[in-house]
Amino acid sequence: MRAYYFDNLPGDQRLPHDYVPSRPVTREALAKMNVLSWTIPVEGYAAEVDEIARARGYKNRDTIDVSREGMGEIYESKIKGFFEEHMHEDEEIRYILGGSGFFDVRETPSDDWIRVAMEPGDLLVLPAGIYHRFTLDETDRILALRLFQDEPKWVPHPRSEATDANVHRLGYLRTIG
Ligand code: KMT
Ligand code: NI
Repeated sequence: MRAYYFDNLPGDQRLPHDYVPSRPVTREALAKMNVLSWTIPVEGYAAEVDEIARARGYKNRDTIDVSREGMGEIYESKIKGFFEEHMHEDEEIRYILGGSGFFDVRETPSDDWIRVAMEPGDLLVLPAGIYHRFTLDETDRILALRLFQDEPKWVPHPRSEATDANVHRLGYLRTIG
């Protein structure tokens, strides 16, 4: 996993959008935003991922193959939806089993995007209420394990005045001080 400030230049969302020179963001800086990350080798990942899921009260999971082959006719609309800035009312975990892609998370209060480049073995915890988006990179495929605390919902709430006042959003802002 590598994280850095997104350069905000126009162009294909699948390109790295890394500043030159790069402006890296450490795991510790992400953790201060309540974005937690681990790297757990895919070979034999189950025990370690199970332990994180248990410790954080996750009861359900599924795998998602984000690719044209994996999604069929809903691919275009899904890809578009994933890249629209949104929040969820639940904490969510992604663990990458194959392929690669970018999660962009909003820093507060700067409102800058931080791009998290995810590869196999990377695990990311996105807190409830954080604004984020996702895109594939130029490899056009990611295979991810998605972990749910309760029943799978994954309702994306696009950023708006309503989400700015959402209790989960306000709760997130309180936890990061
Ligand atoms: C999200 O929350 O935007 C997603 O889960 C994107 C797809 S998971 C690789
Ligand atoms: Ni999301």
